[in-house]
Amino acid sequence: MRIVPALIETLRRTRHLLVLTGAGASAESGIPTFRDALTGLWSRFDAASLATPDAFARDPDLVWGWYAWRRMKALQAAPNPGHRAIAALAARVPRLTLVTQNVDDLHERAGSPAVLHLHGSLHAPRCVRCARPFDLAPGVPDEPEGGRRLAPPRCPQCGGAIRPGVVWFGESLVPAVLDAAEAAARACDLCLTVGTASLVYPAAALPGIARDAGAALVQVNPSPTPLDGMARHTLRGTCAEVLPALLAAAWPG
Ligand code: BV8
Ligand code: ZN
Repeated sequence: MRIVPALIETLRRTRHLLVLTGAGASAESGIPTFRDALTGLWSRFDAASLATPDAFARDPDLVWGWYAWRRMKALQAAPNPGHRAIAALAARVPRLTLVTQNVDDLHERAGSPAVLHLHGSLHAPRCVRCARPFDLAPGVPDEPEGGRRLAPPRCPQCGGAIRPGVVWFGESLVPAVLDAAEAAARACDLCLTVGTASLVYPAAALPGIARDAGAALVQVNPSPTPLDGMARHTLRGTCAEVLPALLAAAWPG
């Protein structure tokens, strides 16, 4: 995968870099993407059907068990060189806005101070009824490798069920977070998408908003995406390989 001089120049001249990441950014940390088939108890489901209010209403123990297992995996995982390169980029450009679709905290653990989580977090459960945040037990949940059904805790205030602090399909994003992401897309001069299939909206609309506002669009993905026709540069490689190389090419030594 060659990094052309024009891309290096564009990166060096960037005033405001918008980085949008998806599941591919955490793949090399051992976190399955939404494309990867689910394993264990969930092998007969697809992720998009479990990540819905209906699934939680129908079978809360199955869905809560899935999110406890994913939280265990996220806490057992470590940021990869791609996460760290994004954190390092923040020191190289005047302004960097990091927007992620991921619900893990690997960007933060790699040193990225401010991360806009469009789809929420595995670490911020709340009450379904009174919306109060719920404090999970500290430490890594001890879930069986193949997963298990697990009854969601009850809210100490109102007795309501506790749900994961993520945005499920069919649910609206937090307006302030989406507004901030869209504002960054309109204001940036370089939009770098990393490890996203760019199929889930409104997140998938951000690169187009940036491009229409005059920004250069660059994508990192080993496979084709709907952005192929729009991107000025497409880097066909993995997050942990390409991003450190990009950083080193633009700012050697
Ligand atoms: C909403 C949290 C108002 C939960 C998630 C417009 C058109 C069509 C449909 C819609 C539309 N507007 C709204 C919809 C409906 C829906 C939607 O977009 N559906 C899609 C499937 C068509 N959107 C919603 O429901 C949103 N809400 O719009 O509310 C509303 C409501 C109803 C109706 C209208 C409006 C809410 C969406 C958020 C859902 N929650 N996550 C959880 O995580 O459990 S989405 C979840 O899936 C992720 O957060 C992420 O966004 C998405 C997965 O996509 P990617 O991150 O791109 O990952 P994926 O696995 O798909 O691909 C990985 C990529 O990485 C691949 O390209 C691969 O090649 C690459 N890769 C792999 N390895 C590597 C790599 N790249 C680099 N390095 C590697 N090593
Ligand atoms: Zn409550």
